[in-house]
Amino acid sequence: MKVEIVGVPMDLGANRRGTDMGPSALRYAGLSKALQKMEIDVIDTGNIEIPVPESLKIENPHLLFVDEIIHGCEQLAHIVSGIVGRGSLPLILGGDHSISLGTLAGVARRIPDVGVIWFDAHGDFNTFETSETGNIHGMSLAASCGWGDPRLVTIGGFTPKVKEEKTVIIGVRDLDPEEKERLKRSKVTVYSMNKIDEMGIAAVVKEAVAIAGRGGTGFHVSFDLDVVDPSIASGVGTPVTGGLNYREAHLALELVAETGLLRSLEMVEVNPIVDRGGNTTAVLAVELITSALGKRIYC
Ligand code: DIR
Ligand code: MN
Ligand code: MN
Ligand code: MN
Repeated sequence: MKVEIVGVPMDLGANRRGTDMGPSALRYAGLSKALQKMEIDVIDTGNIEIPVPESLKIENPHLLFVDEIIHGCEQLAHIVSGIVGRGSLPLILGGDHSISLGTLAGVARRIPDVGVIWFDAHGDFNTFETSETGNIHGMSLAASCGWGDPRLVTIGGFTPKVKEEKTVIIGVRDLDPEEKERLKRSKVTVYSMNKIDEMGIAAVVKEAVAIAGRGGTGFHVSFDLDVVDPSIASGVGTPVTGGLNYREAHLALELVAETGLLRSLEMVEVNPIVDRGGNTTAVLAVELITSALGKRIYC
């Protein structure tokens, strides 16, 4: 397997500084070395250039930094589409979760019926009408399914990127009221934390891969580190108590790897400047990437 890394130092979608340092934090945590140790052929293509918020003016408070986010996502879509076209697996390092608009545009251009498994404490299913913050990282899954601002929805030149029927959210525990209603009306499958408590993470992920992987076309995994409990992943922009524990997070991605259907992987929302444990959230993210790419404890 060949893996191509793309860094996206984006924090415009969360309107809070620090997730722009996510790609550096993951590299500093030894990402490439960890993959080489697994005998994965890995190339790091570097970072996309994203402007810093201090250099910009806020034009639309309901869609903060929308022009710059679209510009960055169009570049990302082009790069990701090239990687998938070469038969490699794209590994995208965020950055806040707005970057998924670019990633999914790139993946879906090559794999039209791609599924998606979205690990997140949040639904990211707002539109500019339902968002209470105007932050685009809370809208990226909705826009990828075709909802919201027409410019966001058509990044990459087509919509939707993914079918709701092949979209699964895992680990959710913080939804805005109208976001929750929109999600309920949609065909997205949602496994909230209480479902995970009830069923166990293994059963949840097995159902999720069956839904997202239906038809054998494969799926994209978008992993927002805030799905993990803040006691072991404090370095995220929007921590929410009651998340996945260490083994649940690993097992989830080990089960993803086992399917052989992972077509692209994204780790987002690592914010090293608020990490209470040094760079431990990025270290955890690197470990989780190795699990998603096939590292096994024993068998
Ligand atoms: C909130 C927070 N629902 C919003 N979303 C976050 O701004 O739309 N997503 N933090 O990761
Ligand atoms: Mn998110
Ligand atoms: Mn989140
Ligand atoms: Mn977010």
